[in-house]
Amino acid sequence: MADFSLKGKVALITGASYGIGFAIAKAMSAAGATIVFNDIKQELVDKGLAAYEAEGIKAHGYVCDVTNEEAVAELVRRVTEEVGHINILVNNAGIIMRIPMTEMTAAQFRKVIDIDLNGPFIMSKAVIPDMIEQGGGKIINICSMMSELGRETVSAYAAAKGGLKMLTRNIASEYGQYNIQCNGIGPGYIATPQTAPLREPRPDGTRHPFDQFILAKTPAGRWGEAADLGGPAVFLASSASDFVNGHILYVDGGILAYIGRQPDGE
Ligand code: NAP
Ligand code: GCO
Repeated sequence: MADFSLKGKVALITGASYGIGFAIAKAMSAAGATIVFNDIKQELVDKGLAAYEAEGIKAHGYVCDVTNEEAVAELVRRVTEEVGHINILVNNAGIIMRIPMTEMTAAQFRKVIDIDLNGPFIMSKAVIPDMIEQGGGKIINICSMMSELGRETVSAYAAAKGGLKMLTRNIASEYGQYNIQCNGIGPGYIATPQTAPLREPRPDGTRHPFDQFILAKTPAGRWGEAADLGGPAVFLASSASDFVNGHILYVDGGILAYIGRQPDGE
């Protein structure tokens, strides 16, 4: 019988003071995991700790920028010493900049790549040696629709998330022999602060054009909620997925399967 329990496991979710990371942490906690998270500012960590406490979760929070290799090494050392060996890593922290490519500076492009792609590399490199020592582990990279599709203004983000898809497959290839499974979750369009600008109603109260666009491209006919990602994350973090490796699990309400709502009357 497949075992979805995370009892006795330590899960580190990056950038999980709120949003998708927070929802994944809640689900993993409900499955029995001890929750550890980081964010780049103490005030965010404090906000996250209060939010977890309000949910009855005794989380462990640390300030750490996932792009800073020394800080990440210290984070992993402290977590291992203060909480326990990291059994599950969720590379969730990420940013987006919506700028037409020809107007984007190289520095802006680099910043998105640094956080969304170099960050997961640095975090994964830091936890894999101890996972090998412990006889295995789980790494879950939060990819995107933009791991598969492009659109205007998100060149850096799509390049990063496309790279993250292949980093996921390469970690799976290189470390599967040590009983480490590395998979991705590709959320569709999820209602979080990151997508708030795409959903804000117009001054006249009508829906944002992008909001309408996504509803027409999603068979489910709705934006995803961060909670929709909890179950898939628990599955990929549990022994129920021990023979799943290098897979990107799209949790998108069917966007990738759908050409989009056809014109009325056709
Ligand atoms: P969010 O609401 O913007 O939260 C992202 C979190 O990551 C924030 O807590 C942020 O902290 C943190 N963070 C940013 N840079 C960091 C760094 N260098 N080190 C550590 N933490 C950092 O985003 P979200 O919507 O929850 O998305 C979470 C992940 O899912 C991202 O990787 C995103 O690309 C991906 N995703 C989102 C959607 C969606 O529709 N929302 C869909 C597909 C994939 P600050 O508050 O300080 O920035
Ligand atoms: C955008 C959105 C998307 C989502 C997500 C979709 O501007 O198109 O922010 O990129 O965040 O990545 O899977």
